[in-house]
Amino acid sequence: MPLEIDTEKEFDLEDLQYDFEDSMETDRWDDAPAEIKELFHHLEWNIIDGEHTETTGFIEEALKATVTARTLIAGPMATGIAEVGRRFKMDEYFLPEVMMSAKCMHEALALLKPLIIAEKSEEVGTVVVGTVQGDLHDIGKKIVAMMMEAAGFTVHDLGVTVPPEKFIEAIREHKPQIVGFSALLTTTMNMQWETLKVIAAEGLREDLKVFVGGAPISQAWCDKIGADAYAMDALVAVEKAKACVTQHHNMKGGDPALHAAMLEIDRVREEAKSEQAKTEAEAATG
Ligand code: B1M
Repeated sequence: MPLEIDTEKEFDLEDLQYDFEDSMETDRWDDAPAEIKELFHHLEWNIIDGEHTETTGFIEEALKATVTARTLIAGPMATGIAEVGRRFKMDEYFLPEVMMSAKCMHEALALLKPLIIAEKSEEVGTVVVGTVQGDLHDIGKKIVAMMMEAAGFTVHDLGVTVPPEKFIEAIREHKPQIVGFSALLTTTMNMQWETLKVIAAEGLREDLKVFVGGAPISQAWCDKIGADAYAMDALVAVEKAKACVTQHHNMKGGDPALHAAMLEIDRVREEAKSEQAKTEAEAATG
């Protein structure tokens, strides 16, 4: 039986601003057995410290203790790289440190990818994804691609800094139902729009559901550029992608009803989340 650990709980980056000992005092992963909680904090700090030679050791130890690949990605790997982002923003870290942390993430993902993909269920559709031109960030996009593959999609990942022509070529070759653009920089998010415009000019828009994601991307941006779906994380991306190829496969890309259906998924999720928070709060107060 895999070990169930809550990775959904909001976490405060302030908890990670000091050192390993302080972060162990916080309530992150309090539902895990003590040795797993400690291991999670080691992995989190391994990513913050960028000690990539030790990353696979922590991952292997966690897997041996039946922690799932998904829990590691959504748990200590996510919190660790989030703190790296904060340090970078605050000029506490510079590019070399961020690159070392990214190396930890890549090594961990390389180890976890086969486990996630092994979950692959029945074939549901084809997706083309890529990080838009000018943007080198690909950790999040790799996670999205992996989760989509596990959910039954054949995923063609075009890599990073993908020019619009390369997307067009891949769309013509693989005939996906979904094309996804990742962008992590405010200076490259506009390339999602540019790429979408080229897709429309090539007459391919209606046959495709267009997904957008990445840290600076929002539902408002998705609406502005006329994409079909915004996904804040890999799980939402999978849920919306599945809905596109099952419930909404007859709808054309760019259809306002499709857009509304994607928003409905977010609404239902939010409602479920706040219901759960309410139940937990009630349980806590007895
Ligand atoms: Co860069 N970087 N970086 N960086 N980097 C950010 C994005 C930044 C926010 C850091 C900061 O200031 N706090 C900042 C952007 C600021 C801005 O634009 N407003 C920044 C900057 C400035 C830069 C450079 C310009 C720095 C410089 O050179 N001076 C430079 C740009 C290079 C370039 O791209 N041309 C640069 C370089 C790098 C590294 C190469 C060192 C490295 C990337 C390594 C790699 O990816 N191979 C790097 C990293 C690691 C980061 C941070 C720290 C972490 C990004 C990450 O991997 N997050 C990042 C800080 C941050 O994001 N807070 C930062 C973890 C990942 C799991 O999350 O990518 O958001 P994320 O993906 C999520 C969702 O967004 C969503 O699902 C994912 C999984 O849940 N999602 C999708 C993502 N794509 C999706 C696609 C979808 C659907 C959902 O559909 C298709």
